[in-house]
Amino acid sequence: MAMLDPRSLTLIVTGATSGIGAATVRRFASAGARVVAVGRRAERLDELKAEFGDLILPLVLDVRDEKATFEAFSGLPAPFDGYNIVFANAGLAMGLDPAHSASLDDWRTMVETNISGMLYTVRATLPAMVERKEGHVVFTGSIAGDYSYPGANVYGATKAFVKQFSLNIWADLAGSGVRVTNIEPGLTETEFSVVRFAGDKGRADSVYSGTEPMTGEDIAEQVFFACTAPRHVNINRIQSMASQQGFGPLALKRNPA
Ligand code: NDP
Ligand code: 8X3
Repeated sequence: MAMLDPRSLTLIVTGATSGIGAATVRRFASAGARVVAVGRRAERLDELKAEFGDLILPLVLDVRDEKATFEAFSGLPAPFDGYNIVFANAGLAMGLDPAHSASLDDWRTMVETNISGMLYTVRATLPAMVERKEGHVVFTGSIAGDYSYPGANVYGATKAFVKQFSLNIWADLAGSGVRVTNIEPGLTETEFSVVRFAGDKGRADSVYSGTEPMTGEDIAEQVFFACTAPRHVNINRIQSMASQQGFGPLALKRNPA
C-alpha cells in the first residue's frame, strides 16, 4: 500500500517532553513532518526545537487547564494551524496501592489528566479537522484498559475510558475524513514508572529489571505506521506487549482471614 508522505503531516503531540511522546516527535520530525510539541517542561521542548528547528513549535501547556488548552489550540500560528494529526498522549499513573488505601489526590490527578485533559485536547482540535475533512486523532491507551492487575484501579479505568472514547468517536467520525486510532502499549520503559512511584528511581528500575521492555521508539513506530497508512485505511487499535510480558492467571484467594 502507498503510505502517506510524512512531509504532508502536521501533528499536535501532547506529552512531548518525555517517553513515547518525545520519541514520536523525533520519529515524525526526522521524516519531515511539522510538530506542535506540548508539555509542561519548557526546557525539554526547547531541546526538540534545537534539534529540528522550524519543524517544531514548542507549546508549554498543562492539559488539565481547559481554558488554556482551548486558547492554545485555537491560536496556533501558520503553518501549524493546519494540523492533520492530534496525538493525545499526555498521561500518567500515580501509585500502585489498593483501592482502600490509594490516595484520592492521585486518583483525581489521573482522572484530570488522562480523561479531562485528553477530552479538552480532542474537543479543542476536532472541529477544525472535521471542517477540513482531513485529520487523525490518535490516543495512547494501555493494556491496563483491557486487563486488570492489582493497584491499577483508577489508572486502568482511565485507559478503559480512553479505549471506549476512541471507539465511540470513530462511530461519530467514520466517513468524515478524520481517522481515529488507539495505541495500547504494555511494558514500555519511559519516565512512566518514575512518575508512578513519585520519583523513586530504584523502585521504577525494578519494574524493568531482568526484562527487555518496549521503548518509546517502539511505540512511536506504531504511531507512525497508523498515521502514514493510506487515507482509506483506519487502524482502530494497536495493542502491543514486551515479548517477555504475558497474562497472569485469574486469582483465587483460598481461606481468606
Ligand atoms: P512519561 O512519563 O515518559 O511521559 C509522560 C508525558 O506526559 C510527559 O511528556 C509529561 O510532560 C506529559 N504530561 C503529564 N501530565 C501532563 C499535563 N498535565 N499536561 C501536559 N503534559 C502532561 O511516560 P510515557 O511516555 O510512558 O507516557 C505517555 C502515555 O503513555 C501516557 O498516557 C501513559 O499512560 C501511556 N502508557 C505508558 C506505558 C508505559 O509502560 N510507559 C504503557 C501504556 C500506556 P510534562 O511532565 O513535561 O508535562
Ligand atoms: C502502562 C502499562 O502495565 O504498567 O499503561 O499499566 S502498565
